[in-house]
Amino acid sequence: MERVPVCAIFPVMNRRQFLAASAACALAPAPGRAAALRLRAGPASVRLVPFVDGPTAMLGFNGATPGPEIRVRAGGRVSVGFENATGQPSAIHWHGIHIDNAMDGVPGLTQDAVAPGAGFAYDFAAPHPGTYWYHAHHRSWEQVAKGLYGPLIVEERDPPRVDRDITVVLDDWRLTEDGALHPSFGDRHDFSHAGRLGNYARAFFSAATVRRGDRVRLRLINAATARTFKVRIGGGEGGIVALDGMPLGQPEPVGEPVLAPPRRARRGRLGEPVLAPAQRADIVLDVAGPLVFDLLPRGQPYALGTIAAEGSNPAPAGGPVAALPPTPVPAPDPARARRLVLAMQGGAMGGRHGGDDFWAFNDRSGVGEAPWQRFARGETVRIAMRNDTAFPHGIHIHGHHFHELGPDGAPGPYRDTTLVEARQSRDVLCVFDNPGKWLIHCHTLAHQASGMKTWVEVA
Ligand SMILES: [Cu+2]
Repeated sequence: MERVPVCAIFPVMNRRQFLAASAACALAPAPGRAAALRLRAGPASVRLVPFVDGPTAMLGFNGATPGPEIRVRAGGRVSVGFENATGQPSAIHWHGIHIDNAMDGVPGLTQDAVAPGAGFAYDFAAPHPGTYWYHAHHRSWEQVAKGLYGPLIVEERDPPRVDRDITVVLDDWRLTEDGALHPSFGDRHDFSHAGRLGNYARAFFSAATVRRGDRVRLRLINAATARTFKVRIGGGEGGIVALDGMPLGQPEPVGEPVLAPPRRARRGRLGEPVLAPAQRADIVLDVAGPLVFDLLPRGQPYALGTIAAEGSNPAPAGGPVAALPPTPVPAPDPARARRLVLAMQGGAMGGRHGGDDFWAFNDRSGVGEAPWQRFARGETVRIAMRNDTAFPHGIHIHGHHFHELGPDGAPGPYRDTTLVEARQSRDVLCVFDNPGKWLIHCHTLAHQASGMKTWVEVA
């Protein structure tokens, strides 16, 4: 059964889109056969904004954004027939998957861009359970901002028991008053500052309702090209159980306290997940009422959306939220780790650097012909990710996860994207065990487009 991709459909699609996506899902193969799920990138007409008339002209997969949710059991294969109807070259990257390098979807490094009207067969194993996503990786500052992405869920072989498993995709868009995408793509001010921040944000939910007393798993994905989402979740309490797909040793409390006052006082204020572009968080939470998602900017909270509460679960799970079973991953060898510095440079109000674009790593802009580093397969590397700029950057390493290290050097969460605030530095510890050519870049996609990227080769 592991080879069967299963799709779930987001409720924002209209009927025609639903039927198109359902037809794609119907191609899921019989056990043991690797039939392809068809993903056609092209124009999409999406009811994005409730308070303007008519849909927004965007890009999507199979006519929808977010695209179809791909589900596969850990160890199973994902087989996708990609068709490019965008009118531009494109390619798909499978973010966070420890993937066969040839399938990583990076034009110029792992494949040629797929020409307009052409296709590409993606076929790879998904070794680790968790919440991942896929997105365009050519002119991504434009194609992702227009909607070319979707969830990729790798299920545990023995998943934790929950009443609902709900995907929550977060994004923002820069819109005109008519609800159209603002035409300012590629704006140089965006490129040299914080990227293309939107003026409208919302969440897409894969379920419209929950019951009071349900224990739900929420899979948050930040698909925005520039905005970091700090999210307050009201109507339930529980814990963050995974970041970027990988389980935490202990759940981190999250949500709104719903327990009786004495215990609430002891527990104190619960946390709010913070997701930089491309980051994900899995949350297991007990529902007490409608689940209300708010973006916490500096001023007033901003409503991202609500999952309604209807009815009650007659047999609530109860009890503390348990950690997910650990994912077996290679153990780092910190004592023998090679130590490197990856300095983020440039941008507005930033220092000078030797690169050609607004942004650079270590005085170099763009990927160039030669890798930044070559690693022996299995080598442990400690990288000081040093932000010498006036803006935050979420740095993503393809094909691998890495440990974020605390100030004392103790290994923290195991992530594929790490957020480094302006003028701050964070060390990460990575076992480069996946052979191939791997991009390292900022996931503020305007920064990536304007030089903040490099690559390493593992052999
Ligand atoms: Cu950046």
